Amino acid sequence: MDKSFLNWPFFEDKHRALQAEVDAWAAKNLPADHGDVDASCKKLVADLGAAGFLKHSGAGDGEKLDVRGLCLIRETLARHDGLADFAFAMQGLGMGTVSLFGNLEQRQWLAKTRSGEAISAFALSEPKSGSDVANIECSAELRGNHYVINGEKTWISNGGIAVFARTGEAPGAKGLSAFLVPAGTKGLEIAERIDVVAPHPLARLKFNEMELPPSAMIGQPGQGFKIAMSVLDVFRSTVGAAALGFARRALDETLNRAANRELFGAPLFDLQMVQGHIADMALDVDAAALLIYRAAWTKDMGAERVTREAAMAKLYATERAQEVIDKAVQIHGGDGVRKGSVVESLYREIRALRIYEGASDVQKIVIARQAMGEIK
Ligand code: COS
Repeated sequence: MDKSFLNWPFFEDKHRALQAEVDAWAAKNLPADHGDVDASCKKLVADLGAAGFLKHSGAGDGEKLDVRGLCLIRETLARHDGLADFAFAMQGLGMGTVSLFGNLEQRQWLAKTRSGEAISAFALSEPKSGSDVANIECSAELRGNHYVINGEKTWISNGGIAVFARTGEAPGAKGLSAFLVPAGTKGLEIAERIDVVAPHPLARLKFNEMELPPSAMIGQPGQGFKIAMSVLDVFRSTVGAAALGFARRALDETLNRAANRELFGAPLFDLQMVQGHIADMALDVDAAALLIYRAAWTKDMGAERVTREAAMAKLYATERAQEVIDKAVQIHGGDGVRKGSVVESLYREIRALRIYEGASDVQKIVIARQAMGEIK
């Protein structure tokens, strides 16, 4: 794989070393067995923890999240195995709320997710509110000295969770709060398991009179919407990075195919039409990488908000990766759609990334509003 991007000024030596370490580990240990995704994910989390990579998924005491490190790990794991990327990514997103806004007591959980001892999740979406976060219905009512949570969350990856619920300080976006919920909490029910094109642990959850102490609240009452958006601002670039990993793998597979497959008495690569596709793919990969590492670097340099940069990185990288992979499938011919082939699995893996953590359509709304804000 072309690693010249690692010489870009966005990176420091520690990033180059991290990428090399993760790549070497992934080449030896991945892909994982995807037969039983629950068991595979548990093993992947334990293995990634034992290898020391999960400590990058959240900020330890006195540390700041290193978004460039997060992106490099995601793109490298995704290039080797989408499920390994998923297992790593959820430790980060699930604990992002605690990493960025948690108090000392809540941060004790972070030690467990950074070692692989606990698995985390992020419960924001609901049956009636996916893109429209301000419309959350799940309620948290203060009764005596407890919050009582009632409602549903859906499309939730993993189990022990940060839940966003309506505490009602004000209508809409200003009446939401975030809570830290250990998986064993009474009243938390897994109502349905959801199967998707690239399977991973996914469920609809129900909260029935679930009691939480006020100390479970992350941040201040009524701050939940802004907390969720700030967490997404950080992690959206990493979704782009995973898409980039998939696209890089598709490009590598295509180069290999074009060099080794003969057609009309010459390697496939000799066809100008194939060269045209490869040029488009290589250009998309580099342009996506520039947007992703621009966003990650900007955050790491201390920017309070990277809303525009992260939205651009996620939108461009995921949409273009879909195109890159589609071209790879085409150039692989029948092998491109053979179940179990690398490009066939990339074709399934990429699709959800254009939807989760803010669909492409939402990223366009975000980018347009940011652009308008700049000229107002
Ligand atoms: N960081 C910090 N604050 C933010 C923010 C961000 N990225 N984005 C918005 N806010 C603030 C706004 O500044 C505003 O605060 P004030 O009223 O004090 O000015 C408040 O939050 C409400 O913002 P806005 O009016 O833009 O909210 P909308 O309800 O119009 O929604 C979208 C905005 C659609 C962009 C938002 O709901 C979104 O990102 N949806 C996608 C959700 C998603 O990613 N779901 C996937 C779940 S995880 S798999």
